[in-house]
Amino acid sequence: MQMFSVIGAAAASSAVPLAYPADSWDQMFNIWLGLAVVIYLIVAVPMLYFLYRFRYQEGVNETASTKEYESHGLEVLWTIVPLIVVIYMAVQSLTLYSEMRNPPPESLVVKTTGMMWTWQFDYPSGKTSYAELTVPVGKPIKLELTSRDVIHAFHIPAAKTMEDAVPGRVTHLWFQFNETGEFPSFCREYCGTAHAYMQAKIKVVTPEEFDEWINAG
Ligand SMILES: [Cu+2]
Repeated sequence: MQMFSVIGAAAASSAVPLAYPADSWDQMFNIWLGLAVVIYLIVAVPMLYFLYRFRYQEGVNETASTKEYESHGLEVLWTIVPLIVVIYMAVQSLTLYSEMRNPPPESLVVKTTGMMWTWQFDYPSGKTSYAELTVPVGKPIKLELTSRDVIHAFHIPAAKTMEDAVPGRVTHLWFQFNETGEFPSFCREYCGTAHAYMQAKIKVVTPEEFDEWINAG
C-alpha cells in the first residue's frame, strides 16, 4: 500500500501540517482516492480492451460456445486481494477515528458553550471570551462542548474537525494549530435566524502571547 500514500507523504512529510487532525484526513483522502483510481483502472482498461477485442465481426464466433471455464486460482485471488484492501481501509479509518476522538492528555481544556447566536469560551484560569477563541500554537486544545438552548455544532474547517453542541450533554473535540494566525470556525448545525452569523475567530498565538493574554484578566 506504500505507493498509495506517496502523494500524501510527499506533501506532508516535508513540513509540519497546519493543523491536527486535518493531516490524517488528508492522508485518508489520498489513500482512498489512490485506491479508487487503481480499482477504476483495473475495471475500465480491460473493459475497453475487451470491447475492442471481442467486437462483432461478421463470420467470427457467430454461434455461441457452450464451454464453461473456471479457475480456482483466479477466484481465490479476487477474493483475497479485495479482502486485504478492505481490511487495510478499515484499520486505516479506525486509526484516524481513534486519533480524532482521543485528545492528547496534555491538551488545554476550554469549556465551549453554544447559544443563539454566539460561542462562549471558558478557560481553566476562569477567563471567559465570546466569539473569539485564543489558543497557543503547537498545543492540543480540547473543547468540551455544550449548548444553552438548541443543538449547535462547532466546526473548524482548517483543522477538519467538528462536533455537535447539545443542551444537557457534554461532547468534545480536539485540534492543534502548528502555525500562528487567525482561522474561522462556525456553527454547522442550523439553529435559527442568525445561524449564519454564529462564528468564532480562532486566534492562534505564540505561547508567550497566550500567557500574557490569559493573565490580563
Ligand atoms: Cu448555532
